[in-house]
Amino acid sequence: MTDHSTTRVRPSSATPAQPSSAASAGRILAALSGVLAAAAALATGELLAGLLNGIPSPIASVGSAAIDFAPPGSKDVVVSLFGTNDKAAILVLVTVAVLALGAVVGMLARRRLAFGAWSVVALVAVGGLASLRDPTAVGPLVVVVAALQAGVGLQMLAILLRAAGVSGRPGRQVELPTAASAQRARRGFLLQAGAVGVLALLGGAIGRAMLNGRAAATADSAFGSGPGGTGGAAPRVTIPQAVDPAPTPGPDASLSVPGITPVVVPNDQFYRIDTALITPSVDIASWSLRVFGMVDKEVRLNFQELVQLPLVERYVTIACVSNEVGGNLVGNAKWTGPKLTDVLAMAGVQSGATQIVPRSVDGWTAGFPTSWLHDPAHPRDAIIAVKMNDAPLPADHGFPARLIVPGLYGYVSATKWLTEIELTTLEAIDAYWVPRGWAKEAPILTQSRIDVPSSQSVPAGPVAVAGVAWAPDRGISKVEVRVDSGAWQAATLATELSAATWVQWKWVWQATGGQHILEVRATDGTGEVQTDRVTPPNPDGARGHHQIAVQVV
Ligand SMILES: Nc1nc2c(c(=O)[nH]1)N[C@H]1C(S)=C(S)[C@@H](COP(=O)(O)O)O[C@H]1N2
Ligand SMILES: [Mo]
Repeated sequence: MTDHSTTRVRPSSATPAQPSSAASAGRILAALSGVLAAAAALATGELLAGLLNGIPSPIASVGSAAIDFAPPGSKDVVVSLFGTNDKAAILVLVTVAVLALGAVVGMLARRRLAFGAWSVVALVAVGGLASLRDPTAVGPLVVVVAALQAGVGLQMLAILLRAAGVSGRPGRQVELPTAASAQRARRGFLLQAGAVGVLALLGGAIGRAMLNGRAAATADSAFGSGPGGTGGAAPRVTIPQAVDPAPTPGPDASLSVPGITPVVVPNDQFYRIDTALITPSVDIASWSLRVFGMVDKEVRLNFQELVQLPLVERYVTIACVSNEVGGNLVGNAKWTGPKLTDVLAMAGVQSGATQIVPRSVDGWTAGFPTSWLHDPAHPRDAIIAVKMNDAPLPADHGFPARLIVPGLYGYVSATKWLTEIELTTLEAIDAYWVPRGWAKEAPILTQSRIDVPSSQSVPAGPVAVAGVAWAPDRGISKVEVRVDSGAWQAATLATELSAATWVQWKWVWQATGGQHILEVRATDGTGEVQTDRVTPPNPDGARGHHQIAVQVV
């Protein structure tokens, strides 16, 4: 036995306890001390990240790093990970992993405090390094936060181990001669442990709440329209009227079918997909958009300058490549902003520039061919959107500016929290998702979806079958429905807002008793019929017809 191990076995009463049970009790207390010390360190990081700009959440940073460095084999898992619930799951996973490591640290520290100390430092360093990958991180602040986390973690570890009587200090023997004093000591430990736990929970929760609320609050304050605003702060920016407004959709754009997806999806119901575990919080006063690379002269615009350009309004349907057939990662909104081509013209795009690479404040990239904008037969109005459905762009949808490119999947185009546009070649840069196994070029595939009937059982007789179909920006010329693989029946189409948007469709089915399969397909504006050849979303979008099973009673 070495000298520092003398503290492992301590008498828990006047009668010497079984060494093994005392040792395992000691291990448990040490592990618990480690978990709580880790919780305190984590809470310190989240709280400071919540309080101050320039400090990314260490937990979210480690989660992001894990996603970014995920092995290629896990790409299919990873792409479907970015729904809101999945983000919460990633954050919980990282937290649990760190707490579990904390238990190990506690047990190491029990053997020798220095082991524990070094492992705390190592853990904190991982968080700090992950945080530094975030372009919004302020390096020295991150280092200070990491040092504070290490300090808090070590201090808590030392205090709790001492209170538990399992301090790993060499040569230090803890004396607990009687049952009564052992109980007192145990109670002292539990009190201290409880206090550390509660403080960590509280600090962590406050930090997290601030992190989650920050982006929306920052976006709101830019327009002086904070929640509960009694007059509110003076707006720091205003967005002028559009010179080229989109007409308000007429009644013919919507079919009156209960349960059908609205032709324009409200902002708070719009799908959300991105890699940001915490919504980037952008200060509009210091934000700018830089256009550089293969241009005649680099251009940098602040928000006020950007919105002084002629603003246009367009209804455009955007879709996620990872949307399954029948899925809801697709939406239609009215987008307002300057045309991308106007901003590019200010910089003067050089003739060799074959790719446009937009980049977000958090370093995410998209990339699409320059030729997509300059198709002579079919010029497209890509928009640097600053408004969504007449409201300033919501934080979750890219405040203060994002790209909307008709006809392309989001991952190659629709960059939120936009801050840079690089002109380059198609060969020079592969944007974020390309090395992760997704297609380099990704036009949105023709798709159609059945929204109603939404219940699996319907009464016999006339039943409204309805939904949406999209083929941006080729438009939809026809939607057909069939029952049990019978003859295709033409559905009624609402008036489409533009070729870049989806369109509602409806067909009335004379339902007869029994189990039936309903199936839909669309034909795009070029006359091409939606394929029934099924493919998974990876690498360039899901193909196949949406089918639903219905029981007629
Ligand atoms: N900065 C940034 N922009 C992004 C993404 C992202 O991960 N980061 N994801 C893209 C993807 S994959 C899609 S489908 C659309 C979704 O836009 P929405 O969340 O506004 O619906 O945003 C795109 N823009
Ligand atoms: Mo996407």
